[in-house]
Parts: sequence; structure tokens; C-alpha cells
Amino acid sequence: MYPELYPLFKTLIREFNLKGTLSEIRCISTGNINDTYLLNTSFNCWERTYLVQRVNHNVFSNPERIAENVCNVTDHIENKLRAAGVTDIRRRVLRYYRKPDGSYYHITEDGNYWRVLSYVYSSVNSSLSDIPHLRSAGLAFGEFQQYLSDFPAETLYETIPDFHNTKKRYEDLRIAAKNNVAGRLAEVQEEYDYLMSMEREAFVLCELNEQGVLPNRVVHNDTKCNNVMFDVETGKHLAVIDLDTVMPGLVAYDFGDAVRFAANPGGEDNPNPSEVYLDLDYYKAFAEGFVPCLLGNVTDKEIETLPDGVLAITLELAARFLADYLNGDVYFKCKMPRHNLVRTKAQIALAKDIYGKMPKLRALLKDITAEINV
Ligand code: GN1
Ligand code: MG
Repeated sequence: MYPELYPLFKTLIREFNLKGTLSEIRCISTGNINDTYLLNTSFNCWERTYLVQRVNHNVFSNPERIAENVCNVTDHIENKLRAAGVTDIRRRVLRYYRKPDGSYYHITEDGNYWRVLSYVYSSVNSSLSDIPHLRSAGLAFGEFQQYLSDFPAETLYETIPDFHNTKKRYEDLRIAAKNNVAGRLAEVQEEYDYLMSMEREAFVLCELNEQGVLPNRVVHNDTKCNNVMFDVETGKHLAVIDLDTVMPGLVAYDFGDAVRFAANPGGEDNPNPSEVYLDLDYYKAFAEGFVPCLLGNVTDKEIETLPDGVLAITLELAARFLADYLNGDVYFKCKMPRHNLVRTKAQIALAKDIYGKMPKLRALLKDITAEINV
């Protein structure tokens, strides 16, 4: 497949000194921002697989700096894994390939940035549908947080400034509504009004952060469960991937983003909002994996406010999808008509359900922390 990409991928094989000759290219179409492909090569009688990505240069203005971030972070994690006696390091941490001149990208004449990453063999990444996988995903992101708890945050380049600054995201939505460039405001007035009515809930963590109550930590910032690879046989978590947005941020947003994605059986792209809800068993399973990893690394207040992150990030994402819809779909890839509006409605349905379940979310979290502290 993709014969038009053959010349480029052959160049990548040569420039990055990859093993073998090109045998197959397959597209992985799950991301909303970058384009990701699997590249298979034949080498003697072996097949090798690499991940190839075209970085969305509109979204990420400095791909080289991102690669430096990622490599510093993955080196740090690798050292931790070695110290812990982990043997299958190659399956537990992602690696970027470098060209002999030290650079991480092939830049095409049309200005596109292409990079090559290691592939985690015998693994799957999926939208999760069972409790053990949810717990495993929680553990994967919890360990990720734990490994980076002593990473020097000040050395990280801010790949997307204000990425999870919900106040700023709401401001962007206001501006998009005011400009109304795609002429869609009248159609989405109800969704817009709902989001504005939830401003207090959406801003609660930003405000605690501004007041110095909640500190910034080095976090993943894009904790969708399909960013964890699992062993096909055992279901055990392997590497955490998609590290473009690793930056200082709030732990509650990592927790919240994972839950809003993984604990919604209806899915992020569901055109039927009545099928979207927060599954409390999934929430509990993810928290059981995640929370124990935080103990000793974060404050009690950070743990106590984890459920607020679930609501805040769901509102934030609804605001981002709606702003993009109003701006004429310029940021997220759209794969169906009015995709950003579909996404907005699904996140709003989810936010409404989460809001009603907040007391339960807090109670379940308390049970989990009490159990750990016994
Ligand atoms: C984007 O492309 P993907 O799926 O890794 C977005 C996230 C959103 C997510 C929603 C850099 O991530 O912030 O939560 O879509 N990434 C960026 O599905 O904006
Ligand atoms: Mg991502």
C-alpha cells in the first residue's frame, strides 16, 4: 500500500541507516494530529518493523526541540528501568532513531518533518474494554509519573505553550465565537452556553495552581489509553508512547484525561451522545493502577483533587473541539462530516454525566487511598 510513499520511505531507510529493504507500508490512523505509519523491511530472512511519523508542523512548531525533550525523558526512564532490573527495556520505552549527523528528522522539500521510532514488538494498543487492561493502563501512566518525579522540569522545552491551561482554552473559545469565521455560532449556541455555565468547575485546578496549592510536575499530557502498549499475550503494560507533549503540568490532568477517554465506553467520536457516559468500574480500575504510584511523590491535595481533573479536562476538550468547529476545522483531523461538533457533543454529554457522579468519584478515590494506607 501507499506506493506514493515508497521513494520517501526508501530515503528514510537510507538516511536513518535502518536494517533491510522496504517490504510494506501500513497506515495507523488513530491520531488526531500526526500521521503514523508502520514500515516493514526485510533483512536476510527476518522482517523488521519501524514506526514512521509525519509531525504536524502546524501544531508543533519546533520538532527538533521536541525530539530533544523526548530523548532526555526516555533516557531518564531507561535508567530507572535498568536500576529496577527490568530486562525487556526495548519494549518498555520508546526510542527515536538518529541520522549519522545527529538529527532526528528528514525534512522534505515541501517542509514536512518525518521521524523514525522504534516499534514495540508483539504488542497492541487499543481502546480498552476490560477491567484488567484499565488497571494496567493506570499502572503504566502512574509509573511514568513516578519515573519522572525527579526529572529536571526546567530543562524541558514547552512544546505547546498553555497546553492544559483551561482558562486559556476557554478564552480561545470565546475568541472563536466572537470571530465566528465559519459562520457556525448560531448552530452551537446551546453547547457554547453550557460550557460557559461550567466555567467554575473547569477552572478550579488552574486556580489552585495559580495560588501555589497544586504544583506543576513533569507529566505526559496526552494520556489516552491507546498511548500505552500492552503485551499481546499477557496484557501487561509495556511502553508509554506519544511523548510529544511531555511538559510540566498538573497530575490531575493526566489522571483526568485518561479517565475521560478510557472510562467512556461510548467513545470520543460517538455521534449518539446518549451512549456516552462515565463507567465507574472503569474509573475505579484505572485509579487502582494509577494512585498507588503517586504516593510519596505528590501531596495529599494533589490526590484529593484527581476527580476534579476528570471534569476539568472533559470540559477543556469540549471547549477545544468547539473552538475548532467555530474556526472551520483547522486543528484536529476530521474524519466525518461535522466531526468536531460530534466530538463536542460527546464530551459535553460525558461532562454532564461526570458532574452528576462527582460525589461517587470522590468516594471511590477515598476508598482506594484508604486501602493503600492500611
Ligand atoms: C490529540 O492526536 P492525538 O490523539 O494523540 C490532541 C490531544 C487530545 C486528543 C483528543 C497535540 O491527540 O490533546 O486530547 O487529540 N493532541 C494535541 O483525542 O493537541
Ligand atoms: Mg498525542
